[in-house]
Amino acid sequence: MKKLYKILISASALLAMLQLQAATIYTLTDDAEVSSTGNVDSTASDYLYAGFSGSTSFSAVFVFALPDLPSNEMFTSADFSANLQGRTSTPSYNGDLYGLDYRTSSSALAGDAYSGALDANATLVQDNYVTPTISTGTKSTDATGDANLLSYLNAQLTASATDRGNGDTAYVFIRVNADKTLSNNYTRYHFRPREYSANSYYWGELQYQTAAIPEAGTLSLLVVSGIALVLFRRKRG
Ligand SMILES: [Ca+2]
Ligand SMILES: [Ca+2]
Repeated sequence: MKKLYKILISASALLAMLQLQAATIYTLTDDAEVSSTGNVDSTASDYLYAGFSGSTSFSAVFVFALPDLPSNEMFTSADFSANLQGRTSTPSYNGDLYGLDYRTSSSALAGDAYSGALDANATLVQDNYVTPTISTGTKSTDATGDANLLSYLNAQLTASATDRGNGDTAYVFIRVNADKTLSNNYTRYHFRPREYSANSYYWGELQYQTAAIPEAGTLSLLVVSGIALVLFRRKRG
């Protein structure tokens, strides 16, 4: 029991040193519906579609400003959610969730559109994020999605370090797209854009935690003092 207590004390001391910070950020009004015909609709008086109209495919793209973390700080947990309003008919495909490479402009681009199985030019966050029978409402990434999102965000953080150092903001793009390419199809998933409501409940959202990683020297000092403490206690006891 005493040992467990000691471990808990050490663990909380370590966590305190890591300076965990939690935050929630929301998609910008730049969130957009991007079509395979090159149309980028970020004004979205309507929903952001992921699916088809005839042989035109639509992708829903959510846009977030990456926090400008110092070089010794990284993401330690992450979760994405967006609000599924409904569907047009019943899609015969799923909506896959991807992270696109960061850019220093917040605008979604025509080239962000995608439909089909695995996109080799983007990071898969969650396969089958939405499925034909899923209930409507806020859809959060599952444990696998969270883990993929975490490594994606840290990779974007590293990749954008120089640009952020130059005073630019790095924007990340989270996309939902059909995992098939179809023609003569009129089914789609509908996501709510930022402009839908003044209530953030409906907005695409990123929840994350970050931590300052102790420098190697500090970390080894901590380990050494931990070992010393254990030896000292053992000797005394
Ligand atoms: Ca928008
Ligand atoms: Ca899929």
